[in-house]
Amino acid sequence: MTRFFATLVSIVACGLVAAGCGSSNSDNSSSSNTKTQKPAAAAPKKSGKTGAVSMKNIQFSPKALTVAKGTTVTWTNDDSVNHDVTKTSGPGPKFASGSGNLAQGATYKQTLTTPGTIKYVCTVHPGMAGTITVK
Ligand SMILES: [Cu+2]
Repeated sequence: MTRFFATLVSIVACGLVAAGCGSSNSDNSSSSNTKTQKPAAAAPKKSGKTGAVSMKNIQFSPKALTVAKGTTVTWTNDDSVNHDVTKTSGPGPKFASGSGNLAQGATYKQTLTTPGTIKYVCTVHPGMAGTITVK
């Protein structure tokens, strides 16, 4: 009988400790020291970087492009048939212009901020593919 009571007490104690642990998790402050990470010397390269890819003769041109991170790449359809730009792999968010939605003269833009190699295709034309390496 005493043993049973002791067990009961320890269960209750555990429960209290667990509750205490659960509710004391409030020091997740992650945004306190962000200002110390940017040296002033590296500041003025925030905008203006651009890259261009043409869609011509059912190909992306250049097929492989290397850009600095933060570059805005513009794809331009220089063909008379529709194309699209659809990311298939690589870092950063997925993007897609929409299936076959770029008519002649249409453009599509993406700003690429995550280093790595992005692969993309035109879903309308098998084999029409390109890569962009972000550095
Ligand atoms: Cu195409």
